[in-house]
Amino acid sequence: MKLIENWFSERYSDNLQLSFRVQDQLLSVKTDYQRIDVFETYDFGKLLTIDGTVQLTERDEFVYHEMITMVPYYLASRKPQKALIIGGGDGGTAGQLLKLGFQSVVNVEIDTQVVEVSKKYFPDLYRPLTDKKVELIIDDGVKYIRKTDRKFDLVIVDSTDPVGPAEGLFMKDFYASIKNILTDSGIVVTQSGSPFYQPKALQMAHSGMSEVFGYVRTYTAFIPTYPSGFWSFTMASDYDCKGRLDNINPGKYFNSDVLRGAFSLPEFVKELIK
Ligand code: AG3
Repeated sequence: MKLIENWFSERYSDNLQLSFRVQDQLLSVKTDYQRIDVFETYDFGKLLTIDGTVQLTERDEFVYHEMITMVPYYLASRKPQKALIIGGGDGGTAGQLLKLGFQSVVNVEIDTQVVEVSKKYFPDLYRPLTDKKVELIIDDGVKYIRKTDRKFDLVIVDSTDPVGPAEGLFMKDFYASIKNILTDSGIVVTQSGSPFYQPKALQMAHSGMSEVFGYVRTYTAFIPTYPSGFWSFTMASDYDCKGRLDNINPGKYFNSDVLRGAFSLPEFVKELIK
């Protein structure tokens, strides 16, 4: 990643980008799958990028990691016990699941370098991956799901955007294979991009899940360092999630108001997924 006068920019289109002025570039490595960069920013702490796209910053990662875990956790009619994370090699998602009390978390990350980078530059996010309740497997998530005979109450797809290595993670066939490893009341959730700048990502996730599951719901959150700051997640199940809404422990972003409000979608988002 070449820096222009110490600014890192994520390009959204030929005409638009988000730029961070950075104190330092701490790492730039090309792995078998992707390019990983780490920067020390001024305003957001350390920043991790993959193929030039923001994955997380120290300052706002809590929004993404709380929302991809706590929303399905509290909406599940029966308390989920066993979780599978596809991607998420930084450890942020696993960390939130441990906070929620999960006793068994399997984390399948394709790129061992993501884990190594997190260990070195984001030790607080990485640490949960060393917990004995977490089993870290370096493998292709698509292949893992096809061959495992284990069942999960919650499957979280914590992936990059649907271009390149992660494209298959937004496809109907992938959701169909996830359905095979879910328990009866099991839920799958994926990050589904910026409705404003990446409507295709949301549409792929939503329509792919709709072909396979009885219930599909999209929700949103405010993530300042992702494209447009307005981000979507989409979850699905074959069991109508009524929620266990009486005993909610707030996070730093998540609380019961956010849980309810997250499913209130703007009209243009409803249009995209109808
Ligand atoms: N994975 C989702 C990042 C998507 C960001 N897209 C973008 N900046 N264009 C985050 C991984 C954190 N565990």
